Amino acid sequence: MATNRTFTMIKPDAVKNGHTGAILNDIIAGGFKIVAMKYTRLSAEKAGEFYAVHKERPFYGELVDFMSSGPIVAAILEKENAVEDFRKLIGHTDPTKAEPGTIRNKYAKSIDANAVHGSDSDENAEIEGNFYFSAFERF
Ligand code: FUP
Repeated sequence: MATNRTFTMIKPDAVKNGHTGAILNDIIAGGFKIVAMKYTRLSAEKAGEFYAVHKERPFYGELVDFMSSGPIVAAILEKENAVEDFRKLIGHTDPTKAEPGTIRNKYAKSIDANAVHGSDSDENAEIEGNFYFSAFERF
């Protein structure tokens, strides 16, 4: 059954290129409530831990390097059917395949520097939110 929460990161490329405000605006305009939010930077070790599910994939090393290359914004978002609706809002992993108007279509440059993360399941949304936030940081 769908829960009402998902987890996102505005990735180093989008933060560096000045898209943080526009992306947060799209998220809020898309009907998502911000439950928790943090401006932070992952160490390579923490990025490796976050993306451990991709350990065997050929792009893992580059993904870890990229995700630890600069600050990110992490957030827990709330909306009915949050996981699925948020993936629609951000669009395809590869920005050249992302629908016009989606966040990745507007702000991402490539499949590896693709502006935002969105959880792919309710279970992962819970795990990823817990990776960053304590109970005292959720509102
Ligand atoms: P998504 O769920 O849309 O973020 O996509 P994936 O879980 O397939 O990929 C996770 C992250 O790995 C992507 F955000 C970017 C990176 N990636 C690459 O760098 N190269 C690829 O070919 C596929 C994914």
